[in-house]
Amino acid sequence: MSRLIVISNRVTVADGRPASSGGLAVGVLAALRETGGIWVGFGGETRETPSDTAKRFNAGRIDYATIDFTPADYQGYYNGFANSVLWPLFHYRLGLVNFTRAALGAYQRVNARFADLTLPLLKPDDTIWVQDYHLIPLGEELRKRGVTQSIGFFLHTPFPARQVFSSLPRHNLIGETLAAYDVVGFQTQSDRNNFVDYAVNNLGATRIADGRLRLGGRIFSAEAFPIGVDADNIAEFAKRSAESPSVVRLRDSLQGRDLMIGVDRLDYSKGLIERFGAFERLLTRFPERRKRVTYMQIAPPTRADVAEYSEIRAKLEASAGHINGGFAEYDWMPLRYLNRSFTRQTLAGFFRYARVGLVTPLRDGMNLVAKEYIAAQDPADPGVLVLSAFAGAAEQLDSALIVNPYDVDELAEAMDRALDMPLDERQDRWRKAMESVTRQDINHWRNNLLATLRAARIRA
Ligand code: ADQ
Repeated sequence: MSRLIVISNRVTVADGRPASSGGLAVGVLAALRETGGIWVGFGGETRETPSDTAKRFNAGRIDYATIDFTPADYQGYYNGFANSVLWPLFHYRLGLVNFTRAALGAYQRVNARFADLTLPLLKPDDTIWVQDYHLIPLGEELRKRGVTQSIGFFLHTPFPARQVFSSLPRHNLIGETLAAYDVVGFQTQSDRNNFVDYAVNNLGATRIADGRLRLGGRIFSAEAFPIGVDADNIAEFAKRSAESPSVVRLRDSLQGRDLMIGVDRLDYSKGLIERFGAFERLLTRFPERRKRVTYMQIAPPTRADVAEYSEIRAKLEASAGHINGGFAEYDWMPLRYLNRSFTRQTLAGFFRYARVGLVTPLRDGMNLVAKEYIAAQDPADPGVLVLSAFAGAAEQLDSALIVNPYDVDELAEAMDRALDMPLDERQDRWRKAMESVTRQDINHWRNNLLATLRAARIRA
């Protein structure tokens, strides 16, 4: 099997520490462990005079190559273009897009430098797999440098409707570069359809007989590969940690009250403001819930250098204070709000104990927490997943309680219904969801994607 070269914005070093909060790491580490290869990414430190070569090291049986950049380029690329333009754009938040030509320039320079420093690492029969919105032009930059190996791309975020994507100034400079890949992977069929619609109607791509696209003399395929979780492992962790000290402490602290749980990176796409509002509505509209339910929201901060992230953090702190100030009793705190990370084992134990899992993003590529919550449940007494219709996961987990997260009343009603759901209905809904989570797990995702990529290479 050919060696795999994974390239992503950051590498996650597999050194046994608590898992990173990002969704990308889990699948990539598993793929590299299986085939061997190198994970290439930013090393975490910027330098006024960056090094001419990637820094190589090995950890947890994985080979890494890290690249550094000037502070100005990295700022423009990461905080500027990737997280202040592409992220809000892909999550349908046009009002938050802060486009500057300078940031676009930094994004292009950083992608070119990724290509320059990756080039010497490559062998002729490598398979290259580029990850996510930070590195869209990288395939094109590698091709310009003569790379003929097969290159795949996977977008972890949604791909928006073409009217939204094409509102990006100079969108074709970004959009056209996707044709340099052999396979472009999306989370859902509707993301894939949005992209094809854009490629055909805005870029002039044509569909060829076998379903692939032709654009600017290149032929490539665009397909959906819904990402999954390591379902068997999560189920095992959850079962084992049911009696772990942290889960026992959590259980004791609740004194028999029902637990609703949310676990999200602190990001405006995750719908946390609306979710806090819905919890307040639950306590207002259904006063019998007071003192009988606790909502625990775990939300580790990310991207603190982008203004919108400090703003949402401040809003959530105010909202949490407002809810607890208004409803708490001397022996009951309705909302527990924690800005920190936990190990995967502990989270799995918390998920299993929670009666309700709240996954209500305003828009999300997939949302792995939804699948982790399902995988962690006790088959004899499963909890209920309340899931946003705008998470990619809703295409597969349609037996969850599906909600529109913008409707605070609908969300409050779903919480109320979930808390009272009879056992047979809970089991029925959970079984259907678990079947999908197990069948389309993380191994299925990467095997499918890599097999498609290798097949494209043979065809080429
Ligand atoms: P994210 O936006 O980061 O991922 P998500 O899919 O939910 O969102 O993945 C987050 C991961 O981090 C989960 O595995 C979760 O358990 C973990 N995590 C979150 N908070 C944590 C905490 N406090 N402690 C420990 N672990 C924590 C992006 C896209 C998603 C897409 C994934 C994968 O935005 O739409 O599903 O990539 O493609």
